[in-house]
Amino acid sequence: MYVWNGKGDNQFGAAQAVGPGWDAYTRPIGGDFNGDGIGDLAAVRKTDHTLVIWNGRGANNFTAGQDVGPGWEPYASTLMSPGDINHNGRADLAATRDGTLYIWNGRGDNRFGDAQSRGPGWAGHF
Ligand SMILES: [Ca+2]
Ligand SMILES: [Ca+2]
Repeated sequence: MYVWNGKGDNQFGAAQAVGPGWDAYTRPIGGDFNGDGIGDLAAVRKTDHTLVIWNGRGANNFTAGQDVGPGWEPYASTLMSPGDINHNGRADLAATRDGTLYIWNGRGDNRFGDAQSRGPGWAGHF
């Protein structure tokens, strides 16, 4: 995986390698999932469909992956980090399954509440 650090003027620095082994995961998404102000990564491990979070430590370093929980295979391909959509200061997750939109509200400790359905008709938007 590579990181391009933003320079604040729509410009980015040169690619910096973060490390190998990311082929074992689905496309990572970014957000601050532990609420410390540093960007984190989340992805689904392909072998067992567990959601995993790597907390950013600054300087393009991350902690070891922390397993959040299993059962994410149906959501992996549409998983996104929409920001703080319930406005509680914690990053949330969203994804669709069979066209229904689901939201998981973040708790700020790499954990999330139960999936909340927001209804059908979202297949064409993801
Ligand atoms: Ca963080
Ligand atoms: Ca939130």
